[in-house]
Amino acid sequence: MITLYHAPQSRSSRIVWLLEELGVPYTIQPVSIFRPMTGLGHPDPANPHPDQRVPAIEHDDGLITESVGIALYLGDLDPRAGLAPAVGSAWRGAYCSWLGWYACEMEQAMFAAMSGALEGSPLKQRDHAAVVQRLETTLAHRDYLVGDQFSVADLLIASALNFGRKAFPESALIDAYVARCKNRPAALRALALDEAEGLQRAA
Ligand SMILES: N[C@@H](CCC(=O)N[C@@H](CS)C(=O)NCC(=O)O)C(=O)O
Repeated sequence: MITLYHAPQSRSSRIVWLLEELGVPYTIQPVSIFRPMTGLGHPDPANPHPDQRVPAIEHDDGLITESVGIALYLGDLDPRAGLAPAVGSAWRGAYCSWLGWYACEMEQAMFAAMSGALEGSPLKQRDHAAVVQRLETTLAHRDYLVGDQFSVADLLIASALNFGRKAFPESALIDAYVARCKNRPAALRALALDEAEGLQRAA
């Protein structure tokens, strides 16, 4: 059994989506977190994450943290789900590249734009433009980032784009890509679960 330590409307929401895609049994353990944007919330002693953040999962007595670490772990868990190209397959290298690119390039560019840190920084502007260009050039000739099917790389990147869409310029290609991913049945189920959980905790 997998346990997800989850705070609604946070980076752990997409792990609910991933677990729904995977179709394995799991339980959600709600935890509170400090929310820097509002100043609300507090670290939760019930959260096993070493930094008291989310997401974190427990599986087979192991603790896995970091969105990309969890995505890589769960994407490989059941090959029948078809969420990750297998080790040794033609698309595995591209898949690993996108996961790394998401964590090291896209998140940086997105938060730089959202925080205003792009202004006055030609280097950050260059990196931000490179992120936009990489997305545009890829999505101009394929529906998904890796091969011709949805993967965990799409789940991470589309969910981040959905959250931080204003950090990037208008683009019909990006909008269509985000819509394609977030309207998947598993994504819609996860959204409903996340909203229900959020309402419960607000009550
Ligand atoms: N690099 C981590 C970041 C995790 C993270 O910052 N999560 C936020 C929620 S979106 C959190 O738990 N914040 C609590 C805090 O900053 O104390 C990941 O991707 O898993």
